[in-house]
Amino acid sequence: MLETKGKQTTIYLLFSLMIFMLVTNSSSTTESRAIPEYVRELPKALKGVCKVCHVRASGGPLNSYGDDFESSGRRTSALNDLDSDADGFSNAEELAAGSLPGDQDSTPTSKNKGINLYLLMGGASVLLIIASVAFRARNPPDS
Ligand SMILES: [Ca+2]
Repeated sequence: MLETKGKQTTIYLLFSLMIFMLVTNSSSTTESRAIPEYVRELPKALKGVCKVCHVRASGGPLNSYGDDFESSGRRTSALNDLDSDADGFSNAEELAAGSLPGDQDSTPTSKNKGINLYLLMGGASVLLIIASVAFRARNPPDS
């Protein structure tokens, strides 16, 4: 029975590590798909957040800010004074606050800000790994 417990912990640890590696790989893939010149101009909190320019967290069609970005010839400086999602805040205000300039439900004063889902999942995976190591340390398998 204790041997089974040790195997379960090992499998759990390997599964957690696999999730972490998948999430880490997904994050770098996401950033590499975005337009590099534009990603460099984004505040750190919004790097890798597809919903800055797209309607879904996984990308997909452009939102109003993404459309304005394309229309402006991909010049972010031309977008700062615009309010692409018509929520009462300029795009510059939104980016500075970490909210989404193409999502009307995300404003500098709302709780619905741009969250890097991949970083969140990566953080959760790391916590899972630490928890499983701690669990194993407290319940060592009998040899
Ligand atoms: Ca917004």
